[in-house]
Amino acid sequence: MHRLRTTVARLRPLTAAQAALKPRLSAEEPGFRTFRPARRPSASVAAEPFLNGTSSNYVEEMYDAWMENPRNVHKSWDIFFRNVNAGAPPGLAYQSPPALSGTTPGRADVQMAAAARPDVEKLVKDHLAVQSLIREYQVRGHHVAKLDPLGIGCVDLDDAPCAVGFQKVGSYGLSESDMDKMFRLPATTFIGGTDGALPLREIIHRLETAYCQHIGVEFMFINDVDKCQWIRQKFETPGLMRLGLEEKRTLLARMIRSTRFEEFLHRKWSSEKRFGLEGCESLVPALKTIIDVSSQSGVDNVVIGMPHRGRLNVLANVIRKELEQIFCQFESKLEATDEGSGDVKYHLGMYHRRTNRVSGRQITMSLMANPSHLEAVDPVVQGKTKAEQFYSGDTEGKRVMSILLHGDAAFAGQGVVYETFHLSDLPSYTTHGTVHVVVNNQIGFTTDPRMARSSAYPTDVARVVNAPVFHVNADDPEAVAYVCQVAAQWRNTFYKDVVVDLVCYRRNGHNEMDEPMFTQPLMYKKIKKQKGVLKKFAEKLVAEGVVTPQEYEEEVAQYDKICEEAYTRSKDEKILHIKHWLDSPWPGFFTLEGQPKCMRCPSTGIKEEALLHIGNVAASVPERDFTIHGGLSRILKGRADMVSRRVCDWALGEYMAFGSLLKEGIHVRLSGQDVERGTFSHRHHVLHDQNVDKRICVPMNRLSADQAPYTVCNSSLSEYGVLGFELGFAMANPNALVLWEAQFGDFHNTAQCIIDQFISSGQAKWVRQNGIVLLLPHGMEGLGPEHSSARPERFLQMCNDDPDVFPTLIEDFEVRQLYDCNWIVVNCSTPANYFHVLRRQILLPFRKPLVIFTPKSLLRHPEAKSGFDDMLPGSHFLRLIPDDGPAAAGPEQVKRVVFCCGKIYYELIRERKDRGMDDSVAVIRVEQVSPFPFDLVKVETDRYMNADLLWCQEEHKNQGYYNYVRPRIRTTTGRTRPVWYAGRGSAAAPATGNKQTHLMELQLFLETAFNLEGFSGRL
Ligand SMILES: Cc1ncc(C[n+]2csc(CCOP(=O)(O)OP(=O)(O)O)c2C)c(N)n1
Ligand SMILES: [Mg+2]
Repeated sequence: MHRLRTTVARLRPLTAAQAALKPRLSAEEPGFRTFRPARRPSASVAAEPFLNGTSSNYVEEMYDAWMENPRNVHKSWDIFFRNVNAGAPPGLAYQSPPALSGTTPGRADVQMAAAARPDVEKLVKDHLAVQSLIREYQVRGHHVAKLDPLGIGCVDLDDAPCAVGFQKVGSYGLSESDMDKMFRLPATTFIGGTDGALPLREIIHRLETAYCQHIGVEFMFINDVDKCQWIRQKFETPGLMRLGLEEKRTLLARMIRSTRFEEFLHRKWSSEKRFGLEGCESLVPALKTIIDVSSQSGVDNVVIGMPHRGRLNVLANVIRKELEQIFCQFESKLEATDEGSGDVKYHLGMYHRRTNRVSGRQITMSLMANPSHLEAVDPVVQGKTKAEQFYSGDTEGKRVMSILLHGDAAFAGQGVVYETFHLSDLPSYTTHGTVHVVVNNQIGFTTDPRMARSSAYPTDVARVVNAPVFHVNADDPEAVAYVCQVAAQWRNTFYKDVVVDLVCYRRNGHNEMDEPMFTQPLMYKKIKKQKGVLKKFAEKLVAEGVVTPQEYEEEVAQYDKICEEAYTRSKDEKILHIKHWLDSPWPGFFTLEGQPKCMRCPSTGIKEEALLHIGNVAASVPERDFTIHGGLSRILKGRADMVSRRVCDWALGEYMAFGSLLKEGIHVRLSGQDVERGTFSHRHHVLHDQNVDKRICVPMNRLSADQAPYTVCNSSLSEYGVLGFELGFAMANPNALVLWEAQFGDFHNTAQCIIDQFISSGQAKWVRQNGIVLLLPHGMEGLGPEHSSARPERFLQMCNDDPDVFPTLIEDFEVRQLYDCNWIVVNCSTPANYFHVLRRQILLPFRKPLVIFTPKSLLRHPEAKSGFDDMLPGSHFLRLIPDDGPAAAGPEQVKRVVFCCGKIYYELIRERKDRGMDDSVAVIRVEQVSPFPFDLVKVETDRYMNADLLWCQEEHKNQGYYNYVRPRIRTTTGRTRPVWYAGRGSAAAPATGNKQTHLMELQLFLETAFNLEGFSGRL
């Protein structure tokens, strides 16, 4: 009230000139409205009793409309504003509207009218009520929309009752008698089209059409006015949702393909699992519409991730995989030629480039291979999309986009969905909007939604990023096509995520072999009676005269023939090629046969000048007037000092590796929690000005003018999402070093699914290589059970090399062994070796995932330093570092060989020195634990023939490396020599929480390691 009084008191009516400046509707956007600055009528109106606080906005709107054209408002408002402008005294501006034949009142009439004041307050209230009603439709219309083809309404919205509809107008203080009154439409609706006012009955009718039919639009939670207006315009503008004749015919053709494809598979292989699309056949036209519209907007590369449901159909009819290739996957007698295990047909990926018929433009589509683990592929798709954008210079997502498909149960249930959504707007992770499509068949295997989620819709997770959700009844292909058009336009206008929720049903069981009546008897009774969507749609179009029955039948027959012919051709296929199902080819990286171009790895060393140059950049602030923290100045000074002494610590070794690759044109991307500084404050790849907020400098990007870009990015606090993302990023381009660092190695297990399903087994399943690097800080340092172990045992247990077979030591054994393995596991003890292994990752002629257990205390250990000499041309990664002291000089005197890896080496040599046993005990570092360096271990075991062999580790016996290395060392010696153990005993937790116990345990096992009599007499 107060606000209105004071603002109204300041108001003056617009002059004609001002009025002329008012924003007009844009010619391109008929009916599009923009918000206007508030203008108010003159001071005298402050005395009008109906101008209370709640109605002020409304009166302002009326005034605006009146200024535009007096006919826009009800006659009563026209008179009111005329009187105000004519200077009517306070309280007397209002007059009841004239009779139909009446003339415009003059000033004298005003006085008379004041005596017979009608119920003005009701008039305003009614207008406000209508506004509320309009808003209620916009907010909650989706509650009453007819979204469910089965009509069983599984969405529980009881706690948010919806007051829309003709019957509910009473709740707004309106009644039947108001139905034919004209109401001015607020700027927040487009239902009027070109009309500024409508009778209430028509208002409700249009709102029902926009919000309560087969489309339910959920968007009013978006806190951006322009975006809300955009959506209102798309769904409210009369007639906008109607499809043209040609669009309808295309839609029918797509529905025919989608439906008949499943029917064909069912006819030919009735007992094969295929996770058919029956009940959601409109998914195919949905995706095709999204792709068409996106292609028209300039998108030429679409990366798709999807689960099992309807996958073969999408491959056939959206991505256009040759049908015979799909059909021969059903032929169980065909053998696969490729190495590896292969995968079931509904997990395989695919890559295809073709012309989009609607836009006439070339478009590349890839469907990412994925494991059974639902939603795990989401971040992988996003990472690959980001990489495609990055390498093609598409900084705004105008050419490359992703589409993610989801099941309703998985979308609501899997946490990685949420993790992936949270990457969507982060600068180094955004893909500039994803179109999500949910196949919401209202069931997850045998579980009903009410048991599968606590939110009303399966899509509610998307609200965290303000993504609009377009729910649509999938039995209405036209509605589906329309929302998909809008979804694609949204993505290609705002470059933000959007969700299409296809509310459908699952005609069969979870798969074709499954009996759904066990658990959902009533639902399935209903489904059995449900007419197929194609049939319904065809009947509708025939009735409308869009197609003739004969045309329809011909289209069906034509597609059936295509399937039959492809089936015949598929019989000619003799061999299955999994590589035909590759989702990310690397043109030029392999030979035409898909083999590495050579089986050698050149020296990974670099020239002295390069070391000096990179070292100097690492020690500098290459930016003027940039104040860094005093502590960092000391660190940089320390680096400069090391460079002058020609040595590297860990951080500098890493700098040398990244810097040299960048100089050679290799993009390096390091991502993970707090990686920019480094969890242990050792890295400092991003410098922060201490005086200017957000001013940063990345010296690694100042190496040379023609260097590749360096990306270092602190990630969100997610492992599953971020590791998946980086894995996807690494898929796009073999000539990039992509690293993910865990804050502490043990946190990798929240990304276990990515590690197990993609990284360790991805190549075997999908013939797809990947060179991702995992940096996992690891080491027992008395910090407790957490933050200690990166669980080497888990990674080693998944290595594919045979412990019991000593390999044939052919030429290029080292590289061939790497080629054959599923991943490489290393724990480097020196900065130089870390430097080499990072560079080797790129210089190898193929790609393998690399798992590196990285140090914590060694980062600052005075002895864990490497000289430049170990990094010069000719030097290379040392898979095993032999003893180079007195023991090596007199091997026949050596009584014990202690094999180890990682930081325990430094404890061992200190203890050996303290005990004066440098000549009797050899300490050998196995730096590349897997694939196991059988050849080099053999050299060492042969060298020390009189010694016993022992593996020493700081991890517990059932953990760490012991169970992996022991059988391999045994195999190396022909099982003639035992391999003793020194380390912590078996335990459930990775480490003790007590520092004293930690030190005591260390002392105990060092004692075991150096007690040369400890194992005598034992077998
Ligand atoms: C992470 C994960 N957990 C469990 C499963 C087993 N599973 C396979 S399909 C399925 C139901 C999925 O339901 P929904 O997401 O609604 O997809 P729909 O099959 O209904 O299309 C389940 C639980 C799985 N594949 N992945
Ligand atoms: Mg489902």
